[in-house]
Amino acid sequence: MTTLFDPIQTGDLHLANRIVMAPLTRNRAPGAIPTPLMATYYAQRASAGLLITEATAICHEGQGYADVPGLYGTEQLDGWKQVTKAVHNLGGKIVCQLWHVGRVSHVELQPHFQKPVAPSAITAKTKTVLIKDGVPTFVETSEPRALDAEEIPGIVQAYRHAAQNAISAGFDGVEIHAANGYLIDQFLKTGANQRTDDYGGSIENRTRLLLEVVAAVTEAIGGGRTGIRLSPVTPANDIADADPQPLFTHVARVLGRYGLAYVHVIEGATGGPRELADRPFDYAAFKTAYRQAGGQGAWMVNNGYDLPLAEKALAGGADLVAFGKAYIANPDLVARLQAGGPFNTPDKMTFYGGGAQGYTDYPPLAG
Ligand code: 8OZ
Repeated sequence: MTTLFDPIQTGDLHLANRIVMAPLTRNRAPGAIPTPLMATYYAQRASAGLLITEATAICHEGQGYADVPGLYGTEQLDGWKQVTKAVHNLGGKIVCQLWHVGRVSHVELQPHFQKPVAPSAITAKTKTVLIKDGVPTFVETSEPRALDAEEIPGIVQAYRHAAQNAISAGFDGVEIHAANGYLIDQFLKTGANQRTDDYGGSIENRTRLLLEVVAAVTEAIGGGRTGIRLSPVTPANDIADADPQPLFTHVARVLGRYGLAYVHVIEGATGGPRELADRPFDYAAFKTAYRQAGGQGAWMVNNGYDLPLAEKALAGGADLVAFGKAYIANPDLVARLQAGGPFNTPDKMTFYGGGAQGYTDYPPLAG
């Protein structure tokens, strides 16, 4: 029987085990530039089969939180090169998560204090983080403006360019962030998309941006180096769809064509309950639709996994399991899972922003 500690080849990625470090926003990149401390942090976690970076802005407009990194400027790329080098020196694998926040932003984080962009001019009832005098402060997101259809090719191009930048910076691939109520998810779901053009209305139309992005990124760097993250029913960032099952059946069918390295699925509410009474969803049917459409890469599951639940998922046909909060506090999570624990407890106060404390100072197992 396959265990979490068995290697896997998926697409162009050869992974030493099935344990994945989930993308984790840590807000420690002032000026959107990755730091040497970030290289230390990722290198400490290099024994994971795969590291997925924290969400990384593909362009300035795609930025929604203080001190998150970017992947569009030279200094940002130079910062990331230090990270990928440190991880590769230890035999690890790392992909960069490509992020456009859409409406989940604030004018203070946007070029020239412009309104954030979105499928429709509907404000997300959620908060973002600004850092004022070094102190993280939660603020309501700003009212967005609806993108003109003519602007969308520029956004797709920004994804393509960021994917090429990721490869230049030494990443093993990219993960397209299409989850958690950010731009692509905003287009997918009726709660944020009220467009009447080719990008709104029908399921096919709402899926159009996702497909254009996947087509551009896979054309640029290859499907075997591309993964995608989806969250069919998460309420994160005030997102909702009137009928998610047929939407994601369609998403699965179209994604099946691109030879992706993996599909990464957040089950339930991101960082919260795995089952939502008011948002039922059949993940097995979603996966079956993907396989029936020819999708062959790894199926990665995420949300609240511990060792027994992860083993159950593998036995049920998942290929990779992503661990989030556990990875914040346990740089050597692979060894700890192998030993059956113990596990350090993550400190919520140091999740977002700050320095080494609660970031690179969690101890590995003794011995
Ligand atoms: C926590 C805080 C800020 C951003 C996500 C990128 O939910 C995030 C995020 C998480 O995908």
